[in-house]
Amino acid sequence: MATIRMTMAQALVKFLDNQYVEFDGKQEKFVEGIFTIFGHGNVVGLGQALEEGDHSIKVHQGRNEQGMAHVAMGYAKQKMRKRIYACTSSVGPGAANMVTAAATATANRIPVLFLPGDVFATRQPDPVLQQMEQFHDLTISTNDAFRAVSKYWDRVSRPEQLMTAMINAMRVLTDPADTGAVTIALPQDVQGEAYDYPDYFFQKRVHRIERRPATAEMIKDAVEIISKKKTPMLICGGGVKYSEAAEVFKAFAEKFNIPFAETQAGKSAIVWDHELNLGGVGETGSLAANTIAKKADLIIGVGTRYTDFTTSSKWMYQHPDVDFLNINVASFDAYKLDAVKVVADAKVALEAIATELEKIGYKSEFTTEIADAREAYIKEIDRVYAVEYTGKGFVPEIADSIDREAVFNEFQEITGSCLTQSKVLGTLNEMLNNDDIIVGAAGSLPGDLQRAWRPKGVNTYHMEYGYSCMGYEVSATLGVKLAEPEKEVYTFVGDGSYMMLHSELPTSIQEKKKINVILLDNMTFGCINNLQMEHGMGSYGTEFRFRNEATGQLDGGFVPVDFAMNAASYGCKTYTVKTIEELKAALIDSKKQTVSTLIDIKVLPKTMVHKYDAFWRVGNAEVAKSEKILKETARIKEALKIARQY
Ligand SMILES: Cc1ncc(C[n+]2csc(CCOP(=O)(O)OP(=O)(O)O)c2C)c(N)n1
Repeated sequence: MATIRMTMAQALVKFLDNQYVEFDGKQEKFVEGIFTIFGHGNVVGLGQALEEGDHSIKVHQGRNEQGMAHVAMGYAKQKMRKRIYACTSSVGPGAANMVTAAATATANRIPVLFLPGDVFATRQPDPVLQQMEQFHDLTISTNDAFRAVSKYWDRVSRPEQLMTAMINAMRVLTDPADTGAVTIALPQDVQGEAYDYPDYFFQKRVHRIERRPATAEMIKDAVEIISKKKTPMLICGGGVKYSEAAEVFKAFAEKFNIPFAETQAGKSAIVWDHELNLGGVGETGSLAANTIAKKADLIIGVGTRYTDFTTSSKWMYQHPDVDFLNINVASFDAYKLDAVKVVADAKVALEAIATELEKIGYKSEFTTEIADAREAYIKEIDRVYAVEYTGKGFVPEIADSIDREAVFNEFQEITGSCLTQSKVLGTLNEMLNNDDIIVGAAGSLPGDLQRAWRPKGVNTYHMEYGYSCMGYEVSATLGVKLAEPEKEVYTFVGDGSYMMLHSELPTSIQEKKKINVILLDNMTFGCINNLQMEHGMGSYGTEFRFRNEATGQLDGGFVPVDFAMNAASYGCKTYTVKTIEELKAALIDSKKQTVSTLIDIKVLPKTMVHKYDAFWRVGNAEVAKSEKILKETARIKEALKIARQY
C-alpha cells in the first residue's frame, strides 16, 4: 500500500481538493474554497497546510466568523447546494461565533463545512488560551455547542481519524435529504501531527447527488388522492430549486390546471407573471395565494418544510375536506401534516405522477378562480406600491388601527423623509433588472417581499427564512456574488439587521466583488414593533430611542445613524435617500460603480405591506392589565379553533 506522510491538516486540504459531485451526469468540483480567521487554534496547523500550496482551494479572509459563514451559506444556497465553502476558525470565541451560522445552515438545509480549531487532544498545556474548562467533563470544549446545530459532528483526536470523519462529512453534505451544517473539530495539536495516509484516501471522489425515485405504491397513492380532488393547490418549496425541477413543476401545474403558491425558499423558481403563480403563501402570503389556499381541497407540497409561515400556524388550509400530499426527498418533511407521502426527488416524482394522471385525463375543476385571484392580487400590489404619505389622516398600511402620526412627524423632522416602505419596494421592483438578485433574511422585508415582490428572473430571489437570522443579509450577498459574479446582487436589509452584522461588507471591498446594500432605515426593530402592537402591547423596547433621564426608560428621541458614512468608511460608494427621485438617481448611479455600494433609505416605520387574511400563532399573555392584550389573546384562542392540530 502506497502511503503519503503528511500532517492531518495537509491531508484534510488534499482530501477537500479532490471532492466532486455529479448531478444529472454533470460533474463539478465540490469545495470551492475556505473562509478563515486565523488564530492560535488553526493558523500553524490548517493555515500552514493552506500556505504550503499544491491545491486549488481558494482562501478568503473573513472579518467575523459568523459573517464569513453566512458568505459560505449564501454561496451554497445560490449554487443550489452543488458547491460549497468551508469555514475555519480558532478555538473558543472564533468557533463559538460560527455556531449561529451553523444553525442557520441546518435550518435551511444548506451544506456548509465548519472546521473549528479545538483544544489540545493531549491536554498537556491545558488550559490553553480560550479553553473553557468544564469542571465536570474535560472532554467538552466550545465545539460541543455545534453538536446541537450540526447534521454531522466529529472531532479528529488522532490524525488517522480524519479519514472516517471526512468520508462521513461528504456523505452528509452531498445528501439532499440530510444536508446542513457539518462540523469537524480539529484539535490544534493534531492538525500538525504526521501520519502515513494511504494514497487512496486522496483519490478523486465523485459523490453522486441521486434523484431518489418514488416507488410505484407512492405514485399510486398520489394519483389516487389527486384524482379525488377538485381544487388542488401546489406549493413550490425550496426543494423545487435544489432538485432543479422548476420546468417539470411548471409543466405539471399547466397540464392539470393546478395553481401554485410559493414558500420563501421556493420563490423565483418560476417567474412571477406565470398565469398559475399565486405568489407567496401563509402568514406572509399574497392576496391571491391566501384566497385560493382557503378553498383548496388538496395541498400538494413539493420540497417544503411547512414552517409556521407557510401554514399560517396550521390555520391557512381551511377547506373542510382538505388533504395534504407531500413530495419530499426527506421523509421527515414528507411525514408532516399527516400527508400522503411521496418520499422522492421532486422532479422524478412529479414526472411519474404526471404520466399516471394524464392516463386518467385528470384536470382540476378551477374555472375563472385562478385568474380572478391573480387579477385582484396584481391590482393590490400596484396599490401598495403606490402608497404615499399624505400627512394628517394618513392610514398606515400596517395595523390600520394604530395611530402613529406623532411618531411619523418626529421621524420626518429628524430624517427629512416621509417615504413609505411599500413605495420604495415598488420602485426597486420596477428599476432592478430582470436578472438582478435580491437577498434577505429578517425583519419586515422578507414578509413584504414575499407578499409583493415580483421576481422577473429565475432564482433571483434569495431569502434565508428558515432561521431568519439577522445579520445574514449583507454577508450572504457576498456569497451570492461569488456564486454568480456576472450578476448585480442586492441586499435588502433593515437598519437593525445591518447594525447586528455586516462584517463581510469590507471583505467585498477587499475581494473586489461588488455588492449593493439597500438599507431601509426606520430607526426601529420594525416588524417586532408591529408584532407587539398588533397584539395589544404598546411600543416597548423596539424603537431605537435614547434613554430618557426623566422617565429612566428608552423613550427619549430617536437615535439617528448615518449609514452612508459608515459604509463609505470601508470604501463603498454610498447614497442617502429621502425621496423617490433620489432613490432612482442612486440606483442608476450605483449600477455604474465597480465598488460595493450602499443606499441608506430613510423610510417611515409602519409603512410595510399588510397581511392578507392570515394568522400567526404567538403566545399572548392570558393575564394582563391591558384590555387590548386580553382581547388579542381571546382572538388567538378563537383562531386556534380552526387551526389543525398534530
Ligand atoms: C439574530 C437575531 N436576533 C433577533 C431576531 C428577532 N428579530 C427578528 S426581526 C427583528 C427586527 C429587525 O429589525 P430591522 O432589521 O430594523 O428590520 P425592520 O423590521 O425594521 O424592517 C428582530 C429583533 C432575529 N430574527 N435574529
